[in-house]
Amino acid sequence: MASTNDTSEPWAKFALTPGIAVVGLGGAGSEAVQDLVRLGIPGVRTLSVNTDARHLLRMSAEEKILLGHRELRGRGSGGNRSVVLRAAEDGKEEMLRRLGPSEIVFLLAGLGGGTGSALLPFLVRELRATESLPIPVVFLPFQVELESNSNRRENVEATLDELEEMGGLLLAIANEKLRRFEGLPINRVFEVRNAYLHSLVTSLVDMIENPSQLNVDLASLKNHLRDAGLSTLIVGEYHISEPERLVQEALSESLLDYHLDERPSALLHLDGGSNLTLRTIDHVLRTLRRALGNPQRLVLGTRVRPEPREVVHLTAVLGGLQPRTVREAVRSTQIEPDPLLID
Ligand SMILES: Nc1nc2c(ncn2[C@@H]2O[C@H](COP(=O)(O)OP(=O)(O)O)[C@@H](O)[C@H]2O)c(=O)[nH]1
Ligand SMILES: [Mg+2]
Repeated sequence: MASTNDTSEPWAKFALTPGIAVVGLGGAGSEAVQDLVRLGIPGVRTLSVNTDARHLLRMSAEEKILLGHRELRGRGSGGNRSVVLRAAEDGKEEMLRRLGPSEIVFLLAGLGGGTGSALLPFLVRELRATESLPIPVVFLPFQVELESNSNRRENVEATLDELEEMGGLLLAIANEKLRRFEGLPINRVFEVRNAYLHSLVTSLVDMIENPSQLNVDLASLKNHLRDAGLSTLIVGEYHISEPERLVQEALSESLLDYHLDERPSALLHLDGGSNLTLRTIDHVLRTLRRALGNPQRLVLGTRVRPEPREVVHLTAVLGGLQPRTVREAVRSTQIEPDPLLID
């Protein structure tokens, strides 16, 4: 962003364009935004959209939109996607007006309910027709939720069908992968996941606002993400003397079971101190490239703090994952798979 004395130039407004918005859709999406706000995301616009007025009232996003108040009267969708779609058509102009100015719009939703599940594909489609790049982030429900509620399962499948048909970027996080934290209270478990998201959002802000020689410009960043296909997020932190371990640790803690296809990609951000040398960055890059089978597209951003630091923090969006992985992640949750359904 323009930080020096050029702000009187007629072009300076382009440097000041608001960059990133984070939007929670429905209950789970809004709770995630709530956590991001708590962790601090300065410079990022935050919004919450819901059909449930009581839930919306509790949220601390900067802007809130209640959808379908005439028909639903603020009582939520009751898991009904069609009623949410009608409400979305009604509220479309308002949503796009509020989201429109942002270059990158994170759309967060927990799949399985009515509101987030219906709004996510709707808004992805609408935003793709504008200058904004939507980054849909889906939380796939825990197995036990799917096993105990067929309506929830159908909503998940319907939303994934729609997203799959549309193609393009989809960042998926399987709640089931959070089971490794199952000794924690449930809200703490979600906080861990939301800390990953926080790392991603702040990395992108950093890449856009603090460009360095190793950084990409906003247009290439958007192009990279737009083409990333099915993606997930890895985050890791390790001692600066062991860059290979840093990558291995991060890869071993992914939030989705995935397979790599022939076109993997990575958007990588490293956050370290003044002792983060070119050699360390090089080691990290080589290790990641090897692990991903030499991805064709790799975008790197670095943040070097003025003081030395013991640890390096890595955040990466791994893209180009197997397109069926999300469906498999959901399908594999059937307790007794019917052999006739397996193709
Ligand atoms: N992280 C989180 N997940 C939730 C919360 N509430 C519901 N979920 C889960 O998210 C999925 C969708 O539910 P919800 O967001 O309430 O549906 P919606 O409001 O109709 O979009 C389900 O799997 C829920 O169990 C929450 O407060 N936090
Ligand atoms: Mg809800």
